[in-house]
Amino acid sequence: MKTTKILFISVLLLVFGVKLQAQKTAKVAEADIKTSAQCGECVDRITKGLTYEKGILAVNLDLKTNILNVRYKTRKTNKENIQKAVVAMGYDADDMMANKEAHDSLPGCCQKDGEACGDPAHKQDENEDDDDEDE
Ligand SMILES: [Cu+2]
Repeated sequence: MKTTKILFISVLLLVFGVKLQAQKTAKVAEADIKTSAQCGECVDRITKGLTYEKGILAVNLDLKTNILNVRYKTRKTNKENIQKAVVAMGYDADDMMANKEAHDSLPGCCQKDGEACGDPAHKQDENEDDDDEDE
């Protein structure tokens, strides 16, 4: 009787354990990170850069809000790692400041206080009517 009970409990634990492990492997999380992206080129740079990072499933950077939305595998990476990757590319990530060297080697218009980009996706172009006047 005792052995049956022990066997039953072991099977139960085994099934439970396998289930837990399966849940762990499938764990995907999402994070929003505020960046200092300036234009479409920045979006390309950050998006491409992050696709080479471990565990990243999807990247979406909205230029209007500068919010980078990332989906990632929690077993492979975490939000802090992703922030560090963004910082290493020369951009701010939430309260982490951009790596200075990386930031300074970005094209002028991609730098935080740089001149306006020629890119039509630049965030400053709210009034599209004025665009032709620019020289
Ligand atoms: Cu840029």
